[in-house]
Amino acid sequence: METYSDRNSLATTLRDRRQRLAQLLDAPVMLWSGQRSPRNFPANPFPFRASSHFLYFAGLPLENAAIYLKDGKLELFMDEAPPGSILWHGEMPKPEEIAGIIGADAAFPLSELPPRAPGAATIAVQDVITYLQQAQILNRRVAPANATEGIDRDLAIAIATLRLCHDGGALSELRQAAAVTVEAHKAGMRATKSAQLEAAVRGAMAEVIIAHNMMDAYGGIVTVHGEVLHNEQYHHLLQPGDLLLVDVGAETEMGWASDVTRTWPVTGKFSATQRDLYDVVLAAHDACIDKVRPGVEYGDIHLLAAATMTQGLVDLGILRGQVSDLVEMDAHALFFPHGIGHLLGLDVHDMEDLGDLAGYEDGRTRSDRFGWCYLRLNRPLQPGMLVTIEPGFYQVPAILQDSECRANYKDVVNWERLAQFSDVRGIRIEDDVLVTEQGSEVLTAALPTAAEAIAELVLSGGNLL
Ligand SMILES: [Mn+2]
Repeated sequence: METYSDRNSLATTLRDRRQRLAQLLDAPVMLWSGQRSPRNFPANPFPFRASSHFLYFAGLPLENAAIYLKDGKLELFMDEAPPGSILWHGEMPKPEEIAGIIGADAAFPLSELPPRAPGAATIAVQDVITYLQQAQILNRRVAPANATEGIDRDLAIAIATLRLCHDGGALSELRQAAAVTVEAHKAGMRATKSAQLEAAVRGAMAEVIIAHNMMDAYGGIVTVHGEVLHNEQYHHLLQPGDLLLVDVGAETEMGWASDVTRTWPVTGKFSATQRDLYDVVLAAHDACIDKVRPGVEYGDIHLLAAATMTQGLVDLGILRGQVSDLVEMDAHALFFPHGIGHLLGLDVHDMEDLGDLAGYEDGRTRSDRFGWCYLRLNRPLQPGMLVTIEPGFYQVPAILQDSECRANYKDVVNWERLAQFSDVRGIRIEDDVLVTEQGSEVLTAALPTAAEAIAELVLSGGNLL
């Protein structure tokens, strides 16, 4: 159970967080961890993942537990394991012991929650059974997390304020997740030459993550069809000439995530056209990371990615015209339809359960413009924020074969020239970038981005292909 390297540091970190919460919010707070969902019968559940808001204040991934926060104090509510459970699950730590580890003032059984409920704010959890319990115990309507109202909304705003900028305890975990993710990607590169299927590369990466007692922070992408943005199939053959797009990140036992993408040729050798487009995406990646520092608008970094990619595509003869005009008409979005990145923390899209409350500065709303509607973060950067920078180039048939799209952009795309790049379905390069007081620190910098360095790692693997 005790996973934090230093018991005192966990209790201290958690105490600081709840004291800062108490400064932002007068109301008492009740947060639930959630519980496992059965696959087909209760004794065979899906893996448990505690609610991130619970984890932020309780530290440990406790199942079916709740916490009550008031004036900087913490009470833990969970039941002791039933007597019969020792046969199947071994001896579990007593709630009082867990309370000691997380610095709680007291531990109580769940049956003692209802008397604390009047006036408490909460955030809805994702699992339905616990969500129903929340409303029942609080004896009121609890809106879904992305539509909080009343004191729940005040709580969501306070939590977003805290979770937006990471403290030392969080950063220690986030650095561990980043380091293991880097090793997993290197293992994936080395495994590629002897792999027949995407799944074999995925397996080599999972081996590293599991061996460090971590799990995937999200459903990983390991695909030769990078044009499907969230591809979750792993059965395709790796064939000479394919690029493999790999978006995989580890999450620590305490729930802190990493999110990294690399794209490499399955043979280790880029074709000339693949290399040209790879370097366009890399130029955007490097320019955007250079720009990360406090005070910079994340939206301006997205705009810089659009302009850099557009310049590269003009230089290659794929787009025609002035870069500023092309970006103004969203021509970049034909090939780069998503945002430049997002917040990263306890969730891979951190706090996306709260809708845009965390990602968008107060008073800002999402644009519906092509190329901007998937921008998940629109705030000035502050020290302690961890963001991804992930430009990409894709040839998505649903966009490029769409007759309206082709008509709108017929004068600015050289379709014959584009056809010469048909061996590129998707390229993305993604790193995790911490905003520091002076500028930025790339937590995943140990994983190379340069085409030569990536090729070298792939070529250092097996040689069956
Ligand atoms: Mn990402």
